[in-house]
Amino acid sequence: MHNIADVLNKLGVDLTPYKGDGIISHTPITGTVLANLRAEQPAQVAEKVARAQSAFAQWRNVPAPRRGELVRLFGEELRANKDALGQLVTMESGKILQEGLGEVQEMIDICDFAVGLSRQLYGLTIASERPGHRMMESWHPLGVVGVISAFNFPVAVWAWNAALAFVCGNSVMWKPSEKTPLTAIAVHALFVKALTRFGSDAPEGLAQLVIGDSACGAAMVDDARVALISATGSTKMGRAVASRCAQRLARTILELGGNNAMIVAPSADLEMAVRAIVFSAVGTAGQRCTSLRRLFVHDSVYDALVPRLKKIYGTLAIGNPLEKNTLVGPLIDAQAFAAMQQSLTSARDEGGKVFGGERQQMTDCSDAYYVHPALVEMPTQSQIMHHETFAPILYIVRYQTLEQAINLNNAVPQGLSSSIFTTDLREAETFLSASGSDCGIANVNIGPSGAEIGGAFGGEKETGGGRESGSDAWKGYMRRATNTINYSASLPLAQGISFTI
Ligand code: UN1
Repeated sequence: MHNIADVLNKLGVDLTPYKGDGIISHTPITGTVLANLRAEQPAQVAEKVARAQSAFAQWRNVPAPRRGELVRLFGEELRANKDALGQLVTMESGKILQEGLGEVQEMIDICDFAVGLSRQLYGLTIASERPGHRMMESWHPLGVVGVISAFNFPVAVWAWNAALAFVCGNSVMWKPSEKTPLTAIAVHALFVKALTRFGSDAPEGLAQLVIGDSACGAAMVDDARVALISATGSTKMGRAVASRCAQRLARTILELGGNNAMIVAPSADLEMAVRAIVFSAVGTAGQRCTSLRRLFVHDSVYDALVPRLKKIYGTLAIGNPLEKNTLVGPLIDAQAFAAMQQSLTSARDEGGKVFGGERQQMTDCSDAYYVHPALVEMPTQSQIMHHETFAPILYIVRYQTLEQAINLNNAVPQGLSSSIFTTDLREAETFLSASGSDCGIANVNIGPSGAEIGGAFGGEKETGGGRESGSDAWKGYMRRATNTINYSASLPLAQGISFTI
C-alpha cells in the first residue's frame, strides 16, 4: 500500500496541529488506523462562526471576478496535486483510484465553472408599470455557508458548494464526515496555498474546517449567524438538519438519500445497458447517492440481459482499490457490511433470489469489508426496495408496460436519479415528460450515476429538494434584492392608488 505519510507530505499537509483524540481516520482498504485527530468542541465552532462572519463582511465587497481569481488559483493547486489527492481519497474512502482521481477532476471542473460564473452573476431588468421607473434584480452575497459532507464523496461535494459560495461572496465552514477527515485537511491545505498566492484581499477565516462529531455539526446548524446549511448524507441526518434550520428559518440545500432506478426497454441497446448497469451498480462499491439500486427489465429482454449480468458479476475484480485492475473496492466499514447483510436477509424473506453478496476475506485485512456485489431477482417491488442501502445491491424486477415501469420508478420515497435504456423516441420522451420520471435527474441511454458538474445536481421528495453544482444552482448561495428606481419628478403609486396628503 502507498504510504500515508508520503501522500500527506506530497500534499504539503502538516498534521501536527490536528493531532489528538476523538476522531480516528481508518483506511477501509485494511481497516487500520491512519491518524488520531483532536475532536473540536461546539464552543470552538462558535468562535469559528464569528471569524467566518467577519471574513464575510470583507469578502462580499471584493469584486466577483476577483473572487473568481481565488477559485482559479485553487483549481491550479488541484491540477498540480490531482494524483496525490486522488490517492488520499482512495486511501480514506476506499473507492478505486480511477474514481478517486475522477472525484478530484470534478473539483477542478467546478472550479472552472465557478471562475466563469464569477463574471456572470446576472440579475434581470424588469418593466415597471410606472412612467420614469425602472425595476431590477440584484444578487448579493448571502453570508456564512456551512457545508456538511459525507464519506463517499469526501472532497468533491465540498468543492461544488465552496467554489460557488466563494465566487458568490460568502465565507465557508466545512464539517466533513468523521470517517474522512484527512482528505478534508488536505483540501484545506491546498486552499491555503491558493490563498497565499492570491494576496491580502482574502480575509482570514474565509475557509474554515471543523473536525468534530455530530455535536459540532449541530452547533453550526443551530448558529443564527450561519445563513445557509448545505448538507449531504442520509435522509435521517437531513430531517434533523431541516427541522433545526426550520426553527430559525435558515436556508438549506439538502442532498439526501437516492434509490435510483433504470428501465431497460425492449428496444434497448443491451451492450450499452450492460456497461451502464455494472458501472452504476458496483462503482464506488454501491456507495454513491446516485448508485443504481433498482433495475426494471422488460419481459422480452430479461432472459438476454440478466444471465449476462450474473456472468459479469461472477468475475468482477474485487480487491485493493489502489491496484490498477480493481473494479470493486471495500465498503467503508463493518456497519456498512452489516446493513448490507440485513437488507439481503429482508430481500430473501420477501421472495428475492440473491446472487452474490457474500464477504470476500482478504489476507491481513480482518477489519476490512470487501463484498461480492449482489444481484437480487425480486418477484415485485416489495418493502426492502423502498429503502436505500448504501452497498452494492441491485434489485431486478420484470415489467410488461412502460407505464408500469415508470410507476415503479416513482413509487419510492426518494427522487434523486433515474434512467431509461431505449431506442424508441416515444418511450424516451415519455420517460422525460411531466408524467415520466419524478426524479431530479432523468437520463436516456446512460446510467443514473456519474453526473457532470454543468447541470444542477439534486433530487425531489426525501432526497431533499436541494440543487448544487451547475446551471443556476449559484442562486442558492446568494440573496436576491428587488430594486425599483424612480427617475421621474413625480411619485405615482403602484396599483393606481391615489393618496393625497
Ligand atoms: C454522491 O454520491 O454524493 O453523479 C454524489 C454522480 C457524482 C456525484 C455523486 N457526480 O455520481
